[in-house]
Formats: sequence, structure tokens, C-alpha cells
Amino acid sequence: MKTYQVGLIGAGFMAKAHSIAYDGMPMFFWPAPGMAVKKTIADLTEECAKDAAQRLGFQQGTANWRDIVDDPEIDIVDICTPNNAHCEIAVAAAEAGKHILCEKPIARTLEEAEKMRDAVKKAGVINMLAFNYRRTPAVQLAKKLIDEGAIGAILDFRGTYLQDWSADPDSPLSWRFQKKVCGSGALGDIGTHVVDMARFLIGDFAEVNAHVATYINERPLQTGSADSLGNVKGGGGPKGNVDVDDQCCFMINFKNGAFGTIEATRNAWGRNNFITLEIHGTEGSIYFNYERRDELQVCFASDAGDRRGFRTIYTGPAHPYGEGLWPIPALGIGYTETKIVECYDFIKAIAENKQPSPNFEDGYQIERISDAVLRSGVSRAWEKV
Ligand code: SOE
Repeated sequence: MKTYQVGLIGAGFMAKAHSIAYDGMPMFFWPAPGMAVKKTIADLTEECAKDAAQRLGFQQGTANWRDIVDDPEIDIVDICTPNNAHCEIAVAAAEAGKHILCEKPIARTLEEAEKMRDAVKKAGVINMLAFNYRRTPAVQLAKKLIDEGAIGAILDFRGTYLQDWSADPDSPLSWRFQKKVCGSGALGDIGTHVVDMARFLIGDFAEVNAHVATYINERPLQTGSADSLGNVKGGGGPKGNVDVDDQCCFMINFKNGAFGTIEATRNAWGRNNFITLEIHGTEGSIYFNYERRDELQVCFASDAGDRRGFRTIYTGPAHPYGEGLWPIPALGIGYTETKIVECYDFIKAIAENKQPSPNFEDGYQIERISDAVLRSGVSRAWEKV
């Protein structure tokens, strides 16, 4: 079986998720399409990199990400850094002929996304973006049902991604609130996950009309380097400006005539990872809530009137990726499983030399949508994508 040496850059939350996925993937999907070998991990200092190597099971750590890109033995560069480093690393990795898995969103700006898209195209390397939620089996089942015509022609889509970790004004000014590092706020961080699923399930966007708001304009400066996602509060110390959105809500006209809405906020008290998708068609409806991610709710218009209503399907062996995941429905699909499926599809794409989806072209298209949303937030009018 072919092995692929991995160099992972960044050692936070996402590095943990990707590392577990490289190890767990062949335990679920066997025979595996290939085996990932966790060779080198890069972090900001030698000490942090060595610690990360031990913690996440890499052979070695380095404080210089170029050691990974320049290493001829490395096949895969996995980018788990904040958004401001994606472009430089991805372009260098593509030029070095490495396959690339990159965390979402693709970049801070449309210009950066275009550069990344062009670099991987020119190099001909396999590239993928880590929009993992579309890989939840229930979301894949929704796609299958829509493609089979089970709910007829699609009329509308409504998607939400609601969290509350930044609702507290004492949540510190981490990189996720600084435009020069992240590009945009709730839109890029979590809204793009729903945009990815909307494109996957419904199709391309033609135009958007958005409301974009920032509720908390300054936050305590962050102490220490940890990305605490609001769990460690800032004290009464100095504050800095927030220059990205806390919330965005937009209407969509899809190219195929369907209508949609997407809402993303990290300031919705009581909502944690509240990703919901509801799709209405001429013959039925589909509903998914990530906080109940084993389940897909479906309603078929053809059911007898006295029993028509949403029914719940628990995903399992009969459903997408069911051959590899747990043998009994409702045993529990978790965040880890979505990352394992993502890793499986990425390694399979490399082994088969076929571009996976979503790839950097999709990431660029999503960035075009984000750009239109931000433009519309200012113009308060419909903006073409
Ligand atoms: C923070 O909002 C965050 O970590 C996102 O950056 C991830 O993409 C999401 O999956 C969980 O929440």
C-alpha cells in the first residue's frame, strides 16, 4: 500500500483534528486508499513544535514551515494556520509539487484565493479545502435524495450557523476578529461552511443581498498565544478594535432559480455549533441540524395526508460512507468522523489522481460569494457574485 509523508503546519485545534484523522482513517476505511505517515509538524517556536510533535504523534517538529515545503520526502502539505498564512504557504507548496489540504476559508481575500487557485492548477497537484461538515453522512444523504429527485424541484434553501463563543464582550481579540489575519469574521469563519453546503446541495449562486453587522467593536487584547475561542476571558486590560463582522445574514438567488437565505453569527447565546439546513422542494422537504448529526429529517408530499410529516432517518451502513463508519445507525457520528471522511476522500483523490471537492477552485468561488456578501453589506443592495 502506498504511503504518503505528511507535513502539517500549525499546531492548534485543527492540527489535532487532522492528526486524529490521519491515524483513524485506515481503521474505518480498510483497505485504505493509502497510508499517511505523520512526518513533520511546524509551529511558531522550536519548543511549541517539539511539544506538538509529541502530543500529535509526528516524527519531528520545526519552527520553520519552509523545512516542510523544502523536504523532498514530504508528499502532503496540510495547512492548519490562521488564514493570513494560507496563501504564502499554499503557493510555495504547490511550486514544490506537494499535494495540499488547507483549512477553510481558502484565504483572506479574493486576490489571495485566485493566486492559490492558479498555483495549484499550474502545478497540477491535488488540492482540497477542509469544509468538513458536508462530509457528515446525513448531509451526503440529503444530496443523494435531492439528486434522485425525492423532493422534486428545489424551491428554497435556508441555512444557519449559529455559535455563542464571541457573544461575551470579554472574549479576547483573537486573530478571528482582526481583518488583517482572518479577512472576515463570522462570514469567513463559519458562514462559508454553509455556503459550501449550499453550493454542494443546491448549486451556484447568482446574486446576494446581505445585512452585515458588528455588535462588539472592541475587545480585550489577547494575552498568550492560545486561540481560546472565548474560553479564556480578557481581564480589565487594554482593548483593541474589532474590524470584522459578528453577524451576517443574506438572501441568495441561485443560478438554477432557487431562493435561499444564510445566517451566520458567533453572538447567539445558547447556540453552540448550530448548523441547520432546510430545503423545500415541490415534492417534499429535508431538514438537518448538526447538533443532531446522526439524523436527517425528511417529509414526502406523496405520503398519505393522515401521516404526512417529518420522519427521522438515522444514518448508518445503508448511507453514504456507511461501509466504513460504525455498523449500527445512531452509534454516533462526531466531528472526528467528519474529519476522518475528509481525510479518506483526500488520500483517495491523491491515490487516484483525481481532484476532490471542495478544491481550491471551489474555495475561490466561495470567496467570490463572500466578497459579494461584504459588498452588499455596504451597498445594501443585490450584488452579483
Ligand atoms: C470557530 O468559529 C470554529 O472553530 C470554526 O473556525 C470552525 O470552522 C468550526 O468548525 C467550529 O468553530
